[in-house]
Formats: sequence, structure tokens, C-alpha cells
Amino acid sequence: SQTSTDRAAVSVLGLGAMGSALAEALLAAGHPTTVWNRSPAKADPLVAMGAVRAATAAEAISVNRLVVVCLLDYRSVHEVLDDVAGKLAGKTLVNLTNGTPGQAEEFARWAAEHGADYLDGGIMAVPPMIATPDAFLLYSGSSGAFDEYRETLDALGESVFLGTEPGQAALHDLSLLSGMYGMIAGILHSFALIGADRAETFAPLLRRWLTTMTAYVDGAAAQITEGDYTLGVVSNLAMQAEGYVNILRVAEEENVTPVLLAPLGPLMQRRVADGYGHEDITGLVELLTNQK
Ligand code: FVH
Repeated sequence: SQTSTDRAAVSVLGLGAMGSALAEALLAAGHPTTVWNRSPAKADPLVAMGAVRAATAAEAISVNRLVVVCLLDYRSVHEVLDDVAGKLAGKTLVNLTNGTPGQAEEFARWAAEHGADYLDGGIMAVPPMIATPDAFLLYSGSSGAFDEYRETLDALGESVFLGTEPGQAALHDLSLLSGMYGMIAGILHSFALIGADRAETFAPLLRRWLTTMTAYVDGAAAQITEGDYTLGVVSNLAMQAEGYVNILRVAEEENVTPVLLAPLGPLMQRRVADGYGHEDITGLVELLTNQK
């Protein structure tokens, strides 16, 4: 079995809820871990677990070749790293901060200008899921960095490499989050409709229904790939558009604002009016793209 000194040493910048979970997972997997946070007290529990405290971001970067950054946003990443850019030459920077593909690409260029190998990442987990089988992390950018540090990154959750375009991890991350927030919008609306009195008995029904309906994703992907929205259609759009009117009507009757669900109705009606009522609802994706 490996001792802690066999494992790559890592510096973690940013010890919020997520950065702390990442540092804890690295420590648990036997990686010598140096930690830094703007508010120093957040390092205390990790130091008690065996982490080394760095007094400054510059010190954290200096002591290890692998530097993991997990801050609130790209503004904070620049606030922390711009002043210490001179220390980045020869380092591998893994940035797990949420951002857009454009921000990731800009940051990859910035890192290259300062001599750092760059891997951008998106974390598909909440902090308690880190290092459990449910967690997966998306990466894109330097394939050399991914290959060299994959084992280390696997300590955080399953590592999924999406290629050398730095923006791909962010694009996948934000697309997955878009799916999640769309689902949350539906969940919030349905709870508002059912009311607080029935929330507890309604929850298992909602969970069962949503879990079953996620099978739609695979059929939709096949239809979108083929550009054929009649493939395997079982619930045609014209029928769904009629039923959707009732979803908006009951919201009005129950005094629930339809604001989260309303935009879908006119899109369905438009697609039906355009002659696609016999297709699956997936065809709406054509109304969503090329909107500039
Ligand atoms: N927590 C979650 O559920 C999600 C799961 C998916 C990935 N996200 C992203 O992870 C990034 C960090 O999120 P977090 O949960 O750790 O966020 P906080 O607990 O709020 O910690 C924020 C850290 O950022 C530091 N920070 C903020 N602004 C600055 C700045 N100007 N200069 C230096 N550091 C800054 C903050 O420091 P402090 O307030 O403790 O001093 C925390 O370390 C994020 O991109 C999520 O979208 C999490």
C-alpha cells in the first residue's frame, strides 16, 4: 500500500464549503496538502486533519507543483492570482471555480502566458458528495496535466476528461446545471400548486415520476442527433400542447404564478402551428438555438 509520500503533493486555494471538501478528500487519500484561504480561520479544521497552512497564496503556490483553485468566481480567481502570477511558471493549475467557457478560455491563455499548464474543471457534486461514488468532475484543457494528475483528481470523484478545448468543461457543467435548474423550477412550481399541507405525501410521487421521466433524455439525444423528432415518438407535441394549457390554467385557478413554466406554452403552440404537431416535444430545441 502507498504511504502519503507516494502521493502527489497539492496546494488548495479557496476553502469555502467546496474547497474544504476537496482538501479533506485529498488528505484522506494520503496527499500532502497545503491550504490557503483569504479568511485564514477556514484552514483550522484542515490543519487539524494534517494539512499544512500557507500564510499567503504565493506561499501555497511556491511549495507544490499542483495547485487546485476553488474560489467563488473568476473575479476572485484573478484577485488572488494576478498578484502572484510570477510564481506560476512550471506549475499545473487546476481551476474548479464555476465560470463560462469564455472565462475558461481567457484564463487558459492567461495561465499559458505565465508558464503554467492549465486544466479547467466543473464539479458535478455538492460538498458532502465529494469523494463518494456519486461525485464526478469534468475537465478540459491540458491533456498532459490530466494524464499526470488523474489519480490525484480521482480522489475527489470520478474524473471525466472532455478534450483539450479549455471551455468544454464549463460548457458541459453549465449545460448540466441548466438541466438541473429547469427541473428545480418544475419542482418548485409543483410544490406551490400542491400546497404545504400535501407536500410530504406528494414528495414520493414527485420523485417517482421525475425519476421515471429522466429516461426521456436518451431518446431525446437520439432524435436531436438524427434531426428526426418523429423517432420513437409516443406522446406527440399537439397532444402535449393541449394538455399544457391546463397546467397554466390550474396555476391561475390556484393563484400560483406560472412565471417558471409559462414560456414553454407559446413555444409548443408555435411549433404545432409550424406543422410539427406529429413530432415529439424534442423538436422545440430548434426554436431555442440560433437566437442571436
Ligand atoms: N457548494 C456547491 O454546492 C457547489 C457545487 C459545484 C461547484 N460549486 C462551485 O465551487 C466554487 C466554490 O464554491 P463554495 O461552495 O466553496 O463557495 P463558498 O463556500 O461561498 O466559498 C467561496 C470561496 O471563495 C473565496 N472568495 C470569494 N471572494 C474572494 C476574493 N475576492 N478573494 C479571495 N477569495 C475569495 C471565499 O473566501 P472567504 O470568503 O472564506 O475569505 C471562499 O474560500 C464556486 O465557483 C461554486 O460555484 C460549488
